[in-house]
Amino acid sequence: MTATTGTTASRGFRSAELGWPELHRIPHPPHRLPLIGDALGSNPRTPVQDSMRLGRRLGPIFRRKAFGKEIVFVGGAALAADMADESRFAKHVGLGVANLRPVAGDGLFTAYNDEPNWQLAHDVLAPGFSREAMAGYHPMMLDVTERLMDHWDRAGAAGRPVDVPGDMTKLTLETIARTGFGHDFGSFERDRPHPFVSAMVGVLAYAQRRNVVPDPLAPLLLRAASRQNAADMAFLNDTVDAVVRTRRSSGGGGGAGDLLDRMLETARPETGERLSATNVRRQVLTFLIAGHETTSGALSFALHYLALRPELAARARAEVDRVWGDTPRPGYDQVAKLRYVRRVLDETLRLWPTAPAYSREALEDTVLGGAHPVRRGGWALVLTTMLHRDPEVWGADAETFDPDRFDAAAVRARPPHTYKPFGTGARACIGRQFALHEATLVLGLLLRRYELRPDPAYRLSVTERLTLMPEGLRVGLERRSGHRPEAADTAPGTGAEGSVEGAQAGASPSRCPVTGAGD
Ligand code: MNH
Repeated sequence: MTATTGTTASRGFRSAELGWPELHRIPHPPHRLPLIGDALGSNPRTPVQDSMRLGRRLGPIFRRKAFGKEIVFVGGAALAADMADESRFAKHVGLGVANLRPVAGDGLFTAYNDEPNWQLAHDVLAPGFSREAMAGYHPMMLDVTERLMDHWDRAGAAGRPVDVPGDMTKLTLETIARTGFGHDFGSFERDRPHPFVSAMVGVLAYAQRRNVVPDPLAPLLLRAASRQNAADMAFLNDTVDAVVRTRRSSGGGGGAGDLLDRMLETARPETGERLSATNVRRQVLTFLIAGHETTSGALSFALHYLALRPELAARARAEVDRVWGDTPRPGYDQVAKLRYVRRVLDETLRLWPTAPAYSREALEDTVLGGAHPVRRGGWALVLTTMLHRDPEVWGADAETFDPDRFDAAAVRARPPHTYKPFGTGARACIGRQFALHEATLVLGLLLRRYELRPDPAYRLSVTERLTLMPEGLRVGLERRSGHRPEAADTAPGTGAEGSVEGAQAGASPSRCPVTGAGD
């Protein structure tokens, strides 16, 4: 796959005015004040939910200004679809993503389009998400989920509700650490989150806060926070360096076994180039964070909706029973067959895309949606949460959780580029198949084993740290009585390669797992 974004010369305009010559035609909130702009009445801890509120009032495109920085937001489906045109727009490294540059540098997620390490790392790492690679990770994903279920069995037997986001974070962190890096954080042996997770949450929250504090005031207002941030960054880097050191001293995995082997040993096919030691550090950190935080949120929100809507949980559970039976360890190919479970996840990521926004910049002077001129380098933030609620596409009941929106006929009937939880184009998520395989497997296993009992007092509260997470979500568990996983073993097998039907099968090795995956 070739990126079409290599020519991006601009790093974006600081002021939206320069990028948007007819900015006055884009609405902004009333009562704009000098200096603080539209910041009054907004909560710096919930910028996405604040912007959603504004978007509902102001329409498909709007702007917000705080302390001289003006940002254009796009939440309408037609405009977002236009911004998905890769010949005119590309990823913009701005706001929260740009604020992560000090820690993630030119790692895959934070690299500028024209940085050579982006294409190099993409070429080296994309095969790590092929169907073959995924099938290799599958048994480790099962092992980690079994660890979680040991823990949940005990909680269930004791009548203790479980801390859903906390436990999903343990699960997804262990999964990416073991499959990608052969590392064990021992999360399930700890009562408190692993310090890696605390440091990561600190760094993400700090990157978010930097968006709302004006640059000149940052040293003053964020002095303590920036000291803590430096300590968090140092802790993350030390953790990563230890993981790499262990692998190097063990002489490597002997070939492209996992992501770390690929980072350390694999040369780019045509040129023989390898990732530098500094870049490996950036990539390991990028994948340890990007590889677990958003999947954890997706699983947590899904469990929230399943606990709240027993009729949907029952339908998903019936599918798992039908497709998997009592097979204790369903095979790789058995996962994509859980069509309804997958729809539950798709619908979860519609309402709460856990990476809730992405930025796009113009590659040339152009007109967005035939109405808004943008200069080359001008950019806007696409609010995925609003795109996924546009009534023009999703109907008047867009706020309702309904997995049937993702049955095949309904998907086909929708216009393209209306569902973007994994971003768009050449810079879309490289871990999409990984996340969906993991999350479908885990939801299948959990639904088969437990009935979920919602906490009647719980009201969904979404916390933001660049990513979204349901705060304080607890769910009660009951082991299902009729279900005896020990009973049958119909040897799942991994042989029937060609038998997985439809678009949910993993990407074929010849196809780029990122762009070949479609919408
Ligand atoms: Mn992920 C890019 C969402 C899981 C690794 N990811 C993106 C983008 C979105 C996204 C959106 C594009 C951001 C942008 O345009 O600025 N990712 C998700 C979601 C999940 C997810 C919602 C889970 C659910 N991501 C994963 C997993 C991994 C991963 C799992 C790794 C194992 N993501 C990445 C990397 C990138 C990325 C790396 C940057 C890719 C690139 O720019 O080439």
